[in-house]
Parts: sequence; C-alpha cells; structure tokens
Amino acid sequence: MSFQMSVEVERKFLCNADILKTLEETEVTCVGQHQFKDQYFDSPNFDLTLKDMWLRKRKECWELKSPTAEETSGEQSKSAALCTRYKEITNLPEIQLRVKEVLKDVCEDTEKSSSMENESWHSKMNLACFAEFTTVRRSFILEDGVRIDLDQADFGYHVGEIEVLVPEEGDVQSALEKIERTARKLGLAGDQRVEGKMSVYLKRNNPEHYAKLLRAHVL
Ligand code: V4E
Repeated sequence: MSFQMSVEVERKFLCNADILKTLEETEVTCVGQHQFKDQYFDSPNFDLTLKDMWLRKRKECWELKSPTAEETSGEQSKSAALCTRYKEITNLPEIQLRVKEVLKDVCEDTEKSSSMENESWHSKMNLACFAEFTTVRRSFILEDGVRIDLDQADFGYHVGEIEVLVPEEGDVQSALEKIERTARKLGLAGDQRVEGKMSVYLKRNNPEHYAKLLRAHVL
C-alpha cells in the first residue's frame, strides 16, 4: 500500500522589525492568523525523537515528521545547510505503522494492547506526551508556493520560518532555491542557524531529554 507523503523544506529565522516591514511590503496573496496547540509524544526512552522522528497531535490530527534520506547524505551548499527537510505523514494508519516499526525493536510487550480496549492507540504503544505548547501563527503566502509563518509560542519564544511543501518525487532543489531567494528578499543574514520551538522548549522544561538529543546530534 502506498500513502501520500510530502517533504517540508524549511528555513527558520529570527524576525525583527526590518524583516517584518519588508515582508509587509512584499507581494503577499493571503495573510491570516490562527492559534493551535501541539502535543508531542514519545516512548519513555525517547525512541522516536532520538531517531529524529516527531509525532504530534495538532487540532485533533496526528502528524509524523521524519528525516528524509537527503538530510543525512553528503555535501550541500551553505544555504541548503540552513534548511531542514522532513517527510510529513498525516495518514493515521501509516503513522501507526511507522511508529510500530521503530518501537518493535525496543518493545516486546505489544500483547497488552488487547486487554486495554478503551485506551487510545498511543497509550497502547506506551507513548506519552512529553511537550505541549500553544502557538499563535501569522502566515504569509508568497508567489511560487513559498509560505512564511511567524510563530509566537506560549512559553515566550518567537521564530519565523520560510517553507515550501514538496510533493513526493517533487523537486527539493528548486524548493531550496525558492527559500534562498525569499531569504535574500527579506534581507536575512546568510549564516544564522536558528533554534526551533522544540529545542527552546526542551532546554527549559526537560534538560535531560534535550541533552540526549544533543548527544545524538538530533538537535
Ligand atoms: C522536525 C522537528 C520538530 C517537529 C516540529 O517541527 P517544526 O518545523 O520546528 O515545528 P512547527 O510548529 O513549525 O511545524 P510546522 O507547522 O512547520 O509543520 S521538533 C525538532 N525538529 C527537528 C528540527 C531541527 N533539528 N532543527 C530545526 C531548525 N528545526 C527542527
């Protein structure tokens, strides 16, 4: 069986007043603001996140982000190195399959699921929420499928992201170029690698988990 999957290519940035002004002067076809709560899940030993796999529930929908093959391979340009690439899966049976594949190596106790009919699927797999926060997001849709999100997380961190969603088998190289062009248009510094919300959240709320991810070169 094959499922629809896309790759999110993304570059984070710290938004200042100049960048915001440039953005507001740029041709924008749609602007909106919305708020959502994210809950991230993992096993007690952090088997998913230590593999750079991010399982979350947002607005009642499950999503799984996992690394692409390209992310770990070979040389890349300086601007490409500022971008992350993650496969995004939103189909629940596919998510469950992928998660099971990772956990089966570490968890033999899958039988207990039958005795806990009413438990949610993630509890049966021994997955618990390790991070929960709300984001207020302002979105700008530019030409060429480029999207800019300005996020304000409820634990006091602001971060911007330029992103392009590439369908399966799509052109990641051209997405990287679009992001680079947009970054130049906004006047972003060429060398800043910016922390995501999760990195800042874990540093503050779960330094042990954060340290493990640093050691595994995930963050
Ligand atoms: C992939 C990832 C995580 C999952 C959350 O991803 P992120 O894009 O940061 O969150 P958000 O809310 O902007 O999701 P969107 O709405 O765009 O789908 S948490 C940590 N990672 C890994 C990671 C990394 N290693 N480096 C950077 C810069 N970002 C994320």
